[in-house]
Amino acid sequence: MFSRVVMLVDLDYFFAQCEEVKDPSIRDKPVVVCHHTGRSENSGVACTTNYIAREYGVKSGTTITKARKLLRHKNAIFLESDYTLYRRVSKSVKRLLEKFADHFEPFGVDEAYLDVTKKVQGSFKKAKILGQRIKDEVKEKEKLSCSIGIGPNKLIAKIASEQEKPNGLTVVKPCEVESFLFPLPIKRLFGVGRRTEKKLFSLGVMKIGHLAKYDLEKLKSIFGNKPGAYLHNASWGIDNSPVEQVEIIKSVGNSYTLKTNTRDLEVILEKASELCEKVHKRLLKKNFLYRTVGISVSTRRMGFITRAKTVKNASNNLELFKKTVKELFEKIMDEFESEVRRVGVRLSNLVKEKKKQKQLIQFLEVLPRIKSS
Ligand code: TTP
Ligand code: MG
Repeated sequence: MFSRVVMLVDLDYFFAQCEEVKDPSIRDKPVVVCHHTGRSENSGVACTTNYIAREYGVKSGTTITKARKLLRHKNAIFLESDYTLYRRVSKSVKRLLEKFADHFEPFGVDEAYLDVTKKVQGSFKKAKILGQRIKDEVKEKEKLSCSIGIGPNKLIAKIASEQEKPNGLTVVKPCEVESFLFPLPIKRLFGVGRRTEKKLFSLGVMKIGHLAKYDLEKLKSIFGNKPGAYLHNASWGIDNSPVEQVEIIKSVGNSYTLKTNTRDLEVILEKASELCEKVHKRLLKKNFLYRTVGISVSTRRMGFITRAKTVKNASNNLELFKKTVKELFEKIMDEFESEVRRVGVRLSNLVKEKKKQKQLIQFLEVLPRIKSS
């Protein structure tokens, strides 16, 4: 069994870099992308800035008033944010990154975790080559630079991605985790904010290495059991959380306009059955179970009508889906007399199938203990 290989890809100064791509003439000037609150010309904060502006101390969260002061006479460019552009670029880059991953987890607007263990057969050398290829393709597609961290888990990959920003590519092999982490300041650990940092400083803990050597029981008594254990594990570079897509999809569905308007149930059901098969494939691909089956019909006189039925247990069974769709169509056709122009089927109330498996694994894990007691 080889180690997991996880990558974190983070676009550099994302909003500001998008603006530089839009207008390359601003590239060698300080660029501040602003979020105006609207009260006055200068009310609001910087969403982000390019690295030239950062040299003058202007970064995300700096007020526009302060930024203007710090950048006076510096030929700085202040721009209003163009969210439509950033959304489009974010989607396009994520679509590209997803191709390279065994498991993919988008994280925020400009970051994503990629589990590439199988793709690189556990080799960190191959992962570095893959990382460079990803950087080249992102550059080619959207003209953006990004920073990539590669490590044996998400925690290390994230910290590594911040190591050589901008345009970085940092690899931390499992045998290098401790020598990489221990000299870093504790605020580099995910979850260590200003308050935790202050508390740790007061205990004489400045570097991640100090934290690793700090007594676990004492950490638990100061921060609480879970946070204490997290800090301890994180300082040793331990993180077993999987790279997984947390998708918020509420439903999957499809519809079709019939060749000619009809009330012929057989024709309608034949089309509905085809739609069920397509929708069912998408459900399986996304690893979901459905709880609710829905149908829709469009008619000239009644407009768009929907009906739905919730099944007893979450399922991914195609026959149950088709059977329920048939019942719903039979019922709806009894309710009115107009001809149908368009039919649709939909599955909603979706739950991730994995959850079920996880519960099963947890159950199996406790089973031997129950048996032996
Ligand atoms: P980040 O990745 O945190 O920052 P960044 O991409 O601008 O810079 P870096 O090179 O350090 O990665 O955030 C991504 C985008 O999210 C950023 O370009 C703008 C937006 N953002 C805000 O709107 N407000 C904020 O406070 C932060 C931190 C980011
Ligand atoms: Mg970024």
